[in-house]
Amino acid sequence: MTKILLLHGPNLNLLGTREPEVYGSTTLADVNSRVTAAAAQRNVEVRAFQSNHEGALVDALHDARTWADGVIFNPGAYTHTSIALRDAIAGTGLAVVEVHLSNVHAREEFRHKSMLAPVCVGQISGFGWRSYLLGLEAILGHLGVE
Ligand code: CA2
Repeated sequence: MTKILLLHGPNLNLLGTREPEVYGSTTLADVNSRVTAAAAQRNVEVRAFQSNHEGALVDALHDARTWADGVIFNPGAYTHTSIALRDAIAGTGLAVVEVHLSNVHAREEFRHKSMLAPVCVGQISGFGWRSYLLGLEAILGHLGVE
């Protein structure tokens, strides 16, 4: 069975509670259950994890190397700053799709640069919670799962 890590970075635990005009009103629990349900229809298992701590996200990627076939990752603000997460993705060799709720390229200039995108399979940005469903489709396509 194909297994996917659904990984969420800092502040995404607040999803659905603040700034709905930017990030929508869907909660993180809703996102996780929607992606899990869509994956289950394809006989794919999803394990979700969120942390506000960079090192914990690095640890999650290292651990995923032992069980996951691919990763859907919203790194939050660490997208724009984290060499440690970039090195973790490159170092594990995991197939990672970077996803964002908002269109980072239509926002402040500091959000235009992703430290992680060059070591990811690709980036999906701007479709709200559906970015994660598109991320699922993208990672399964990359893995050759029908
Ligand atoms: O658009 C995205 O998904 C982001 O990864 C979200 C990050 C931001 O720093 C990135 O540039 C783009 C911020 C996540 C904050 O999430 C919140 C959700 C609800 C309320 C407050 C924050």
